[in-house]
Amino acid sequence: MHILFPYDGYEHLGIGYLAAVAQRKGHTVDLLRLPIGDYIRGYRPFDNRAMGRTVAAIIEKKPDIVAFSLNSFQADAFIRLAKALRDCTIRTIAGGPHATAEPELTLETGAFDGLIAGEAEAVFCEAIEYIVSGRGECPPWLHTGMRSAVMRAPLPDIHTLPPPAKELFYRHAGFEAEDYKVIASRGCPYHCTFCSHTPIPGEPPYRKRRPDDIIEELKRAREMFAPSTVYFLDDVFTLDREWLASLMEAYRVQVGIPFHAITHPVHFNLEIAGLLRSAGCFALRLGIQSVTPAVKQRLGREEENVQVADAIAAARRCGIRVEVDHMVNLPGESFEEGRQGVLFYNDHRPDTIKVYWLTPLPGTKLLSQLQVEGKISVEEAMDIRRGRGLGRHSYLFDSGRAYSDPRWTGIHFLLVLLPFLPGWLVRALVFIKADRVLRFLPFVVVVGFSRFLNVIRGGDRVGLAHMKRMLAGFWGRL
Ligand code: B12
Repeated sequence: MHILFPYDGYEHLGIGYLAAVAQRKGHTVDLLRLPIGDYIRGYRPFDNRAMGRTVAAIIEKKPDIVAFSLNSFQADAFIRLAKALRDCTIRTIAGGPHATAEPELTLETGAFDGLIAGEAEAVFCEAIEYIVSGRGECPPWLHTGMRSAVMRAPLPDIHTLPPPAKELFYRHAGFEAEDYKVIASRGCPYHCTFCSHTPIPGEPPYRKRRPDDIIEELKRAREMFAPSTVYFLDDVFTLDREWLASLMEAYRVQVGIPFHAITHPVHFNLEIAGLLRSAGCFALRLGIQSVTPAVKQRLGREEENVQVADAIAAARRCGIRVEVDHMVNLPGESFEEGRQGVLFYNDHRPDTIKVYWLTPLPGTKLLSQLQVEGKISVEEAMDIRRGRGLGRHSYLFDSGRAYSDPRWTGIHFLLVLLPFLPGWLVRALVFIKADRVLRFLPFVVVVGFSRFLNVIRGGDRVGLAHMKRMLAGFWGRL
């Protein structure tokens, strides 16, 4: 069978794993990059010409089935394309975070022959064989236009999965191979109200791969692709200390490629920083989101600010670059509290502050809360749940958001510029509430400039990849 995955230009481990299990079963897999923008610039809907060209390009590839991995930002564009394909009698299947959060609403669009909620490696081949042949009995985990599934997909055994099919992505964008993305564990035990990847009742909240298997994957990667860095995309890479210690020791001896990772401040201290550093960690991304205690509590964030401060200090002491993820526009947070947040970071000095505007995602507690509190209307919430409300969101442009107060823009600017400014200047800017004026500066210039500085200062591999991806897209259009 020939399977086609349309995608938005970002290497995607979920697609990579599904492609690998399909290839192992003898199916062929192809990718098609869609002209729909990206989350840096915002997604744009297909116009008629682009839609016609894309459908024609897909028909030419003669897929037996087109498989869509939906996140809530590009879901609208993908659903419209899937509908157009189904009108041409091409079979379609959906999965991914958006489809998992809203299976019924996604199927109601009439765009898909089938949908799987949750991790799909164990059942993907059976699902596409059932959809394409139309024979046999519909499996209990497969949502179809006729009925909802009675259960989520059974979890795959992560110890027996083949490595993700990287070549598919590298063929389209060679630079992705410079930073090898790997996932060493799946799941996160925390219940942050804004996150759509919280534990599911009845499923283990956190599963880790065997260190030997991870090392094997990375040794193979080194031989095949010679990456200059490795990126661990686990939700909380440092959650299990014993496991981490044995992985890091093996990594240091057998892999030795500089790496970066993502973790939670509660699971980070000087000892863990030392472990990571001795194995070659050069940067760490910490999810902080807010430093206002009442707001953190509402978001389901358990850590104290002193733990955040200690985590930043521990990384810096060991020479690991610290990037923090911080959110603005949080319900219940005042601008004065936002400014206090700027002062907190000014005292502890992470190397980069990545600022995100709170975005209520489908399936999250936060979306229901905002709706109950009347902060977003029932219609807006439904649009988000249908995958229509978030597409225009952009990291780089002030493009309008589902739920936002533009006055946070000034605080956003202070946060992204902070690492490049002396402490006294930041204190003075906060003292005079400069955010009230700064917010009128051009968004793209301030945010783009700060990100660019991070890239040239070194260490921001993700920012570097964004730049290359954008240049490649621009080049392709010339
Ligand atoms: C790594 C990561 C990124 C990376 C790479 C993104 C990518 N395209 O893979 C970067 C940094 C670029 C990124 C960016 C963004 N991300 Co992100 N990211 C993650 C993260 C931490 C891990 C993803 C991963 O690799 N998982 C491991 C693989 C194996 O799982 P998977 O991708 O979910 O795939 C499995 C299933 O979903 C299913 N499946 C997936 N596709 C399909 C397709 C079919 C047909 C089927 C049947 C099944 C199926 O089977 C797969 C195998 O088990 C997740 C959180 C998480 N732990 O999942 C967030 C997450 C996916 N990101 C999220 C978001 C919101 C974003 C951004 C919009 C951030 C922003 N606000 O700017 C952008 C969107 C960019 C984009 N183009 O996707 C949300 C998505 C929520 C939603 N409802 O859409 C998540 C779930 C985080 C969250 N806390 O809520 N992200």
